[in-house]
Amino acid sequence: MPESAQPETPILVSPAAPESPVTFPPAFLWGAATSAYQIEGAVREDGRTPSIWDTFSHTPGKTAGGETGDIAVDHYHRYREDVAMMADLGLTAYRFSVSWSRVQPTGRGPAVQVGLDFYRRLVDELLQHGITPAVTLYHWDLPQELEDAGGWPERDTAYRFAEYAQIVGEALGDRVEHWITLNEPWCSAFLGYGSGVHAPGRTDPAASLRAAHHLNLAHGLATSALRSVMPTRNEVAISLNSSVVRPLSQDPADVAAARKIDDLANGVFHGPILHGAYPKSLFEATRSVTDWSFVQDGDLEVIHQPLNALGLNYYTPTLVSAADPQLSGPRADGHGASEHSPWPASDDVAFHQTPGDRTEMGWSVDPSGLHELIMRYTREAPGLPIYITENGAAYDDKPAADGTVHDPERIAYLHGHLAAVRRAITDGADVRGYFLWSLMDNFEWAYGYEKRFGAVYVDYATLERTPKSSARWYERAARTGVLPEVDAR
Ligand code: IFM
Repeated sequence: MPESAQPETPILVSPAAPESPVTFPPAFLWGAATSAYQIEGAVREDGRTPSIWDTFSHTPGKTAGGETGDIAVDHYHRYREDVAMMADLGLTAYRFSVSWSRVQPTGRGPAVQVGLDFYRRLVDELLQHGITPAVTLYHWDLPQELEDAGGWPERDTAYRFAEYAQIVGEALGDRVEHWITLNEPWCSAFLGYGSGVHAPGRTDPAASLRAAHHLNLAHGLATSALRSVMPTRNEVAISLNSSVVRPLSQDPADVAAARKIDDLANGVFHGPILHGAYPKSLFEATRSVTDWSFVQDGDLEVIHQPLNALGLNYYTPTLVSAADPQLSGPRADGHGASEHSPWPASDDVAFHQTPGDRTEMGWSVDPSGLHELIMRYTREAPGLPIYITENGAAYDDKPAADGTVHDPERIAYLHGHLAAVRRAITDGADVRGYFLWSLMDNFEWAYGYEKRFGAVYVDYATLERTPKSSARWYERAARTGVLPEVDAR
């Protein structure tokens, strides 16, 4: 990002110890999040056509055990009981995504009303239970026809996305106030087109950078499209999985490696979206891969739209050092096994395990990273409200003999991260809500159903839902605005 874009606002830094008890503002939203392909199932119903994730998950070798989202947790048919469960858990907000293939099956042309009706019914059910809906338009499930036409590396996909955004905005804008254009465009671009561990599974570094730019353009175009059809009170945001990138040492080579990965993780999105320019250092670092000629005149103005809020998804920090490109060995960057790196032009960077306890994903538990990122957003986008649109942990949860599911590690994880959010609020950040990932166990992409992120346990044989002890802990936090002690059940 340009030096001039760094705001001067001083940010207070609080001592590490959380206040006790940890209390949140009365209007704070206590939410949970999901996404369409991970929970809906019903992939061939009511006119829905395949998305890139249907194709990818049905391709042998792409997901653990060949698992797919064909049934997922059958939320499409069980949404009423799921909303009742959310209300029972005291949630005040719910973030879900719309399946593009369900409402505009070929990714172009007129909408399918029956697809939109599903989301209208879901939203009405939420509102009747006093739960604030937050809609994400794109959580990785591009209609396959658009991928066949070139996917995100093609500029036209951004225009198709704006058309789709307008359709959904017209259908739900009267009843949904919180809108998120894209979820984690880093994953769509770099895991989808770089390392290939996500759909559509391409491994082309130049295509991954083109995809990143067209996702940015799609965000800008969709923001305008939504605003053209929705009441002005509605908020438009984007959810980024911004990274805390730490150097292994203060050696200048390690610090330079961290800056490079920071550009590729953060600058590539923060730059155009928040500051109206890509970092020059990003162009220089990736010159061997692309000349960036796909950035056309006027694109940055389109992308640099004033937003109403920012969504932050955080799980774990990233630790890097300089590396000898000749010696590049196995990568430990936490984004799945692939011989192809998601980081273009970065053979000179090594990724390291971060210290601390680990979740089932192998990700270290480090709430200080969440605090750090919230304060970074506060500096880079002063005055913009922040929502934590995802945060959570996978653990190997198993029901006890009496059917209850105890997950004390998840309670500790949530406590630590919510206390970090509270510290950031004390330090001057305007954080308005927290959406735990995830409401219930679901299809964890290339990991299939192996990794359980839910606060609610799902028995995949019967699809029965059982709130884990963390769900009840979170319920008490949501109902009182105060974090219960971590040993509470
Ligand atoms: O399950 C995913 C989600 O779809 C996007 N953010 C990260 C989660 C955990 O991997």
